[in-house]
Amino acid sequence: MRLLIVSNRLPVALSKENGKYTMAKSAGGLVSGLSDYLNSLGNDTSEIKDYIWMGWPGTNIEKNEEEEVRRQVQQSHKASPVFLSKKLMDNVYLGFCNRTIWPLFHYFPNYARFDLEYWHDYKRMNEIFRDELLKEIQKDDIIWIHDYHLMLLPAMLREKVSNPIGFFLHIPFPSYELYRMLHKESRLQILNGLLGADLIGFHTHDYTVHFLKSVLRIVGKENHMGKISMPDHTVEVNTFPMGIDFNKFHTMDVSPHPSVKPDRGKPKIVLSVDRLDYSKGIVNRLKGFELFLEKNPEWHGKVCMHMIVVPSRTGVGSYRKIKSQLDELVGQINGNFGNMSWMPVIYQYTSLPHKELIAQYRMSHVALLTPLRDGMNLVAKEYVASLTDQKGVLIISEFAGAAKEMSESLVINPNNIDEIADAIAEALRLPMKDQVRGNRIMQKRLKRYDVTKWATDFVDMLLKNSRISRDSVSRKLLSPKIQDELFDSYQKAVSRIIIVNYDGTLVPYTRYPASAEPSGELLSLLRDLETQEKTDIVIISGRGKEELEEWFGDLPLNLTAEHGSWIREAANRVWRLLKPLSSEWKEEVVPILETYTDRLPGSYVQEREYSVAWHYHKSDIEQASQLVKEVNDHLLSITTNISAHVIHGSKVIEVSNSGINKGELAMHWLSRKQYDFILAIGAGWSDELLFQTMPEHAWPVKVGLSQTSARYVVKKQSDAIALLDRLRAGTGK
Ligand code: GDG
Repeated sequence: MRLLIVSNRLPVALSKENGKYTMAKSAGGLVSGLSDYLNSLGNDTSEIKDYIWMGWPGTNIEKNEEEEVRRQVQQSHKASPVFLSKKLMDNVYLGFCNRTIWPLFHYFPNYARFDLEYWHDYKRMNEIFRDELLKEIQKDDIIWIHDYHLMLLPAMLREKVSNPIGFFLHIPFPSYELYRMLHKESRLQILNGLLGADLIGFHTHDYTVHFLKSVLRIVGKENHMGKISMPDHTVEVNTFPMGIDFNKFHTMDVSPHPSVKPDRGKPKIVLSVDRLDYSKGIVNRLKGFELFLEKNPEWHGKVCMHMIVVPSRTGVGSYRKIKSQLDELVGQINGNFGNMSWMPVIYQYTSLPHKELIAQYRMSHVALLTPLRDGMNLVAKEYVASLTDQKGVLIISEFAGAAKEMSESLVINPNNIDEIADAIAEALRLPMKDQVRGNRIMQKRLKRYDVTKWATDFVDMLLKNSRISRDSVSRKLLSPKIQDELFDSYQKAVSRIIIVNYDGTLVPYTRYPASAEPSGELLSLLRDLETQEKTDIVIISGRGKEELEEWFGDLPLNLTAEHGSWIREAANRVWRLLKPLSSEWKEEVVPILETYTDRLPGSYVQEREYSVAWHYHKSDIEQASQLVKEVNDHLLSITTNISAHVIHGSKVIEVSNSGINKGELAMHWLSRKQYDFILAIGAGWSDELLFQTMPEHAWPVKVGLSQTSARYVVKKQSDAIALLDRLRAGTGK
């Protein structure tokens, strides 16, 4: 089995100098973390024996050089390049990705630009990735897509392939109030794009919850324990805090670089390491250090901040601005506090070789990491892992995902400059035994949940879920072959009946129930089927008889209303009760539903002769989903003593006479004649009783892929219509 990693950039970046391509490792957390995991593949018990990484190679490649470049990166890095023009990549990377998504998802809405052109380029780039991937994907591949550049890709791929698809977001997923600031089209399409995956992972529980809330409010889909049912698959949304390669950081020999803490008498080191980014809070950090020096003159000459800033996104204006702010602040601090023998801030605007970075971690007494928002922040974990002597203090912002797992460190709010300054003083004073104790606990945790465990957990869950989802679907799916058998038995039958549910089966579920009237096309389909000599049609519905009469009155159809309380036979077209019913229980139920109506704006009670419905499709979906369980429980508790039962439909809770259900109803219709072909199709959970009462030779078919007792399923409502259409045509096609 092969793992296909997809990310915006390949782990290797190409550049052209003097007519020749050179390769360098790409910067950033995603590449460094994942590379460590991928290197470990093949020598463990995992089912995955190989991998390939697809992404942009970092520069424009001349058309005639593409094949040579492909060969080179495939050989050296198991990479498969997606060739894109630099212009498109710049537009997307510097546009929608880093001028819209990045600031918004990091809680900087003022930096975000909502340019429609950016969005169109973003869609285009996702499509190009899809087309390139389709050339590469093999039957047994597992696809793992990474990060915010490719959020439309999962759904785009799902339309074309049936491989397991996973998605991991490396940055925060913001609260709904921020997310909804995106244009209507993009905010919906991004969520639908992600929902194409079998598994979606986030670094922290908060991001997972934020995502689920946006899905509920924008797509209107509820989740059950993080699982969301889609027409043709189930998506699981879960939390996977990314780890690091603990052993590498803990044991790497970094010589010839010095890696022990400077002797007593030499300045202590406060380390700061990040990509240049406004989200990392580097300005606040410098201000905190400046305030610390102001408040603690006894530390002058005895402490030094090593600030490593890795150049990043230099094409975006806000990044250039922050760079000059940093230059200025460093100059100001060094000018105000420094002297000939002591420079308070040593500032390097560069990317250090890996060994040197680890040496810096080990040499530092304190790591000061103050992001204003950060998906995870791997530097925090790397610092603690690198401390072979377990001596050193991590100061970490509460707004970094990493803070959730590193509570033994000093956790600060970076918006409070005083708090940063005081934390530096506290860290420098912290007794050695406390440092060792805290780091020991964190190291144990980092070692246990390292990057390999993180990736293995993700991939294992992806495989498990997609197998379950695909197995349950493929086991019951009304495949073309089974459809042929069904059609055959229809053709041969002497007497046939089709029992079909209305909402969700004959018409799609609509936001407003009143707008679900049958189209002319549907009416003629039903008429054609009914006029076939040997076929009876029964439409079952929870709707009132007046509504059904208005829609189908002119057709010679068998109808049932209010979940079976009322029936109308095609032969005489007269409505009658299926059996004597009482409606006294309504006196108890209606007032209860009315009190809930007062609590939930937009909800309303619809009273019929022998049933009552409480609709909430016009209400705020989140408020409704919180109240619905309470309503349901309340109704269930009272209906045990009265002759009524509760049915939960699509954005409606109905109470109807007990003893009347779709199972009983089916028995009524089936007892009238000897049918040798029976087709029962339904979409809601009340149809389960219908399926369960079907005789052995019947064809019970459920619309949608949720759990069902029906023997067969079709994915969508339109598949149910296509099936009926085939029976109408009678051609077998
Ligand atoms: C994104 C999210 C999330 C840094 N300086 C040097 C250097 N680095 C390496 C570090 C670390 C990586 O870069 C930075 O990772 P972070 O996690 O700190 O931050 P982002 O790049 O913003 O990463 C972040 C991450 O994705 C993973 O999901 O944690 O929240 O924003 O690995 O070691 N590497 C070298 N020289 C340097 O000077 N060689």
